[in-house]
Amino acid sequence: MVQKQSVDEAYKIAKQRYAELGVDTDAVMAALKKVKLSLHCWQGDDIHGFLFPGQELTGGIGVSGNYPGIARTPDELTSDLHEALSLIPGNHKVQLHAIYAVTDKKKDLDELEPEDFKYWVDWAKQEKIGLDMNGTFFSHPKVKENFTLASPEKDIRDFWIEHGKRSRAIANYFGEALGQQSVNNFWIPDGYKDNPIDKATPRLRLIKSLDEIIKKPYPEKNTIEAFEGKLFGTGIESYTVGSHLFYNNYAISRNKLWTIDAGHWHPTEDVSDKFSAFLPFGKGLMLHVSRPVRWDSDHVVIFDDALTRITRSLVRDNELAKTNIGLDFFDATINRVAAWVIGARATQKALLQGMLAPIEDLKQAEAKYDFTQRLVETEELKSYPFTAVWDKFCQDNGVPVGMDWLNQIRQYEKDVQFKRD
Ligand code: RNT
Ligand code: ZN
Repeated sequence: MVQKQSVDEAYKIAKQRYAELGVDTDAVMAALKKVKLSLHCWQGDDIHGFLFPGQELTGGIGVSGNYPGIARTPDELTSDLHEALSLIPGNHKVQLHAIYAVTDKKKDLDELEPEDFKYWVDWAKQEKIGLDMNGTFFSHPKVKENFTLASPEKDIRDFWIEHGKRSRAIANYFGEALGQQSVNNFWIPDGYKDNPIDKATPRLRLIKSLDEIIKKPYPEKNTIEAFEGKLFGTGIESYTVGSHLFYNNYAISRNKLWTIDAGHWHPTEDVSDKFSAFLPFGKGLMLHVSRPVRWDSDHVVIFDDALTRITRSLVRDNELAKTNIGLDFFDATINRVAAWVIGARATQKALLQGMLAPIEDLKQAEAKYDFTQRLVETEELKSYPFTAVWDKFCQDNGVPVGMDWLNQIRQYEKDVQFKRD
C-alpha cells in the first residue's frame, strides 16, 4: 500500500520544483479535474450489447480474447462501469451504443426510443455522470455488402436513416435529462474490399442520408453530432466512403464535430497535428483515444508517445474546451474493468504531464527563435516529477495511488466477475 505520508512528501518537493519554473501544481490539478473523459461502455462486453443477443460483430472491427468475467446484462455492465469509475480520479461520462438499449420489447434499430434508455439515464443520474451516444451501424442484417447510409438500395438507406434519427432523439434525451450535452457519434463501415469503379456516387448518397438525419433541429445544449472517418476496415480495404477528408468537410460545412480516432490513420501519421489545423475552421472535435498496433487494432491506451503527443497538443494549443475526449478500444485478453482504468488513467496522466510546463515561456522563446531553450526545456521536463503530482491528484480525489488499484480489481474479480462464469 502506498503511504499517504510518502505521497504528501513527494508532492511537496515536486510542487517546489515546478514552482521554480513558474508552474502552479495546485492550479494544474484543479484544471485536470475539470477534464472529462467519455468511457466507452463497449469495452465491458466486447461490443455485444443487449438488443440482439448472440449477433456476430461485423463492420471490419473485431475483439480478441476471452478473459473470464464478461458483463452479460445491463446490471453487470453498470456494476463494472461503476467499479472502473471508482478507480479513475474525477467526474466523467460514459458513451453508449444503440445496441445497449434496455427494453423488454423486441425492437429493431429503426424503432428505438428514448424510453429504451431510461435504465441508463437513471443509472447516470445515480453516478452523477453524463452520457454520450453512438448509433450502431454494424453487426446487423441490414448492413448489406458492408453498406448502410451509402447503400445503393433505398430500403437499406432508409432503414439506417431512421436509425440515425432515432439515435438523435435518444442523445437529446440524454442531454435534457442529465443537464449536459450528449455527443452523438456517427461511424459507418461503408466501403469496398476491392477497387471501386465509382468512388463519387456512394459519397453523394452518404451526404444525402446524413443531411436527412440531421434535418430536425435539437437544442445544441442537449446534443450535437460528431462524424468519424476511417482509413479502412478489415474486409473493406480498398475504399472507405466516409474517409477523413469526407467527414472533415462534412463537419465543417454542417457546423458539427469531427471525430478523430487515433487508430484510424496510417500508423506513422501524427493525429495530434490535425487538431490545430481543423479547429480554427470547425465547431469542435470528438476524440476516440485508441492505440493502433500495426493497424487499427484497438489496443488498450497506454502512456506512450502517441498519447502524450495528443494530450500535449490539446494543452499547449488550448484546445480542451473545444474537444470531447472519448476512449475507444476493446481488449478481451485482460480484465475488462482494468482495461478501462488503464486507458483512462494513462490519458489523464498524459494530460497532466502536458499541463505541468511553462507553456507561455516556451511560446515566447519560440517566437524569439530560441530553439535551444525550447529543446532543452521540453527534454528536461520529460523527467520532471509529474508522477508525484499524479499520485497526489489520485489521493486527493479518493482513488487508489500507484498500482494499489490492482488489489481492488483482484477483489472485484473474486467477489463479482469470476462468479459469473
Ligand atoms: C470503428 C470505430 C467506432 C467503433 C465503435 C464501437 O472503427 O472506431 O468508433 O470502434 O463505435
Ligand atoms: Zn472509434
